[in-house]
Amino acid sequence: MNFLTKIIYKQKCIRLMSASTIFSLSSGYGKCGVSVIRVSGPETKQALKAIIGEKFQPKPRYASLKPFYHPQSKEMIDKGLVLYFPGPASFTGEDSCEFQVHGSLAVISAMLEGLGKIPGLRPATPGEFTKRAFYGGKLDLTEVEGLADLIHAETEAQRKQALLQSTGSLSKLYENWRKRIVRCAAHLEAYIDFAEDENIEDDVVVQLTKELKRLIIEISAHLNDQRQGELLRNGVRTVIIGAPNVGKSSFLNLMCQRQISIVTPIAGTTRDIIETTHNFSGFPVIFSDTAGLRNQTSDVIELEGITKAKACIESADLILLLFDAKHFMEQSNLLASKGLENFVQIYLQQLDIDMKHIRDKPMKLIANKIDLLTTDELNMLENSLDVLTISCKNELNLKPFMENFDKLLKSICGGLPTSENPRITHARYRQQLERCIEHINIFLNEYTPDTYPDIAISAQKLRNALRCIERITGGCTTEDILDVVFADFCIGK
Ligand SMILES: Nc1nc2c(ncn2[C@@H]2O[C@H](COP(=O)(O)OP(=O)(O)OP(=O)(O)O)[C@@H](O)[C@H]2O)c(=O)[nH]1
Ligand SMILES: [Mg+2]
Repeated sequence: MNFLTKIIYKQKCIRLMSASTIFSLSSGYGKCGVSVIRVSGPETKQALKAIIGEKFQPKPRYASLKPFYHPQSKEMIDKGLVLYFPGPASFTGEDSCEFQVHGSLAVISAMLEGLGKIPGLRPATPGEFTKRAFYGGKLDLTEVEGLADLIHAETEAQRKQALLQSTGSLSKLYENWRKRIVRCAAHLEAYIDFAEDENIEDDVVVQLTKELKRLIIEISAHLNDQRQGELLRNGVRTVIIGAPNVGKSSFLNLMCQRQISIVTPIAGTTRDIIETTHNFSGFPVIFSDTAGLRNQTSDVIELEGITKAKACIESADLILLLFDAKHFMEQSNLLASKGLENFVQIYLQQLDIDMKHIRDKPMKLIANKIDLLTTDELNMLENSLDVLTISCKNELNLKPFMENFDKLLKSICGGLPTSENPRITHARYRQQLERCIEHINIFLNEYTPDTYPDIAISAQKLRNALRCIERITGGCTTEDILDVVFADFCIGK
């Protein structure tokens, strides 16, 4: 079996259908609502006949209003719509059906209990419908993960990104790359097998190395995304730091419109990290309020808070550096003598923050307590620093502040997702794509027109590159990865 045949064979054998028939409540219940109970597997038609009657001949994809009976007691449970989806044109790829019932606990329990009495049927485990759709070749792993994200999406931009992914935006891109690597590998195999017969043109290898270089450029461009997709999916971890008493906790409370952090005039009030999530125009933010940073304290609790704050900076995606505007003005002459453009550096030194913890992270300077400034002072401050100004106490400048903050988040998350430019949403995809490039590079470095290595061994590098893409899409994935992916689903999905 040559390499190409093996690949096609592998694609087929991973998509095995399961033997049992599963059922579950698929949409939530509520006293007034309608609930959907879904069945999938080879015994689906049996289940329909057992619940509706032996004579029932379901018309595919048509809704019929029918009475539903308990399969053993024959007592009528409810009356509702039933839909039949013969495989493979169904969500799972198997025969499946849906019963729409009244959403009370009693109706749902009776239906589920009745379905459980039908031979060959068993309750579904969490994510099992989607797992079957994956094994049935209906969804690849990126679409499965997109669906899980869609179920968990909390903001509008997260919903858009998850919807695009669940409908195949990343899948199409990765499948295109997979096919192109397969083609290169197949051409290389052909060259190994037939080059001596002179049926194969000499420039085959030149062409395939050109194609592999193009692939590296495309994959590298996809990787060079400042983690925008992951930030949108996971939320932008935003740490609020600054000297004690500058108003960090007041700022957090104002942003979230709730009294989450304790605010007092005592410097050193916050000690533990206070974390909360918030939705800014569809972009998710995970705020961390931290202990005020200073090096002249001997209070062990405060020192522990400062250590925690510094650790929080390291894991943050965005740093909000708060300072007291009034205090700044009082020091302005001294600061001006050191060069106002160096203010951030001077302030970070005062806070005893090592620049290496900040590295290339995006950071925004925020001047709080502008209610204590005169108009001239405020103008001077805004003209001399690249700063957002606010008064958390009087909510001065709140509207322009929010507009600017929304813009900042949008740019960090790369704006709203589009189908033309799907983004990496999981660290796993990134790792595998980086490895894919590494394998292709090893192949290209070994394979120059002057140095002809053993082609069969070099071909292995292309197979490794291919496996990386397949580990993302699920064409070549171990059960432990699948367990992690499907663990995110609820029962009925
Ligand atoms: N005038 C004025 N006072 C403010 C403003 N924001 C906060 N404050 C006051 O400043 C004091 C400290 O506020 P916090 O929010 O606790 O400050 P913090 O930075 O969290 O302080 P630590 O947790 O101790 O580091 C409180 O008395 C607040 O009411 C503001 O915009 N204007
Ligand atoms: Mg505080």
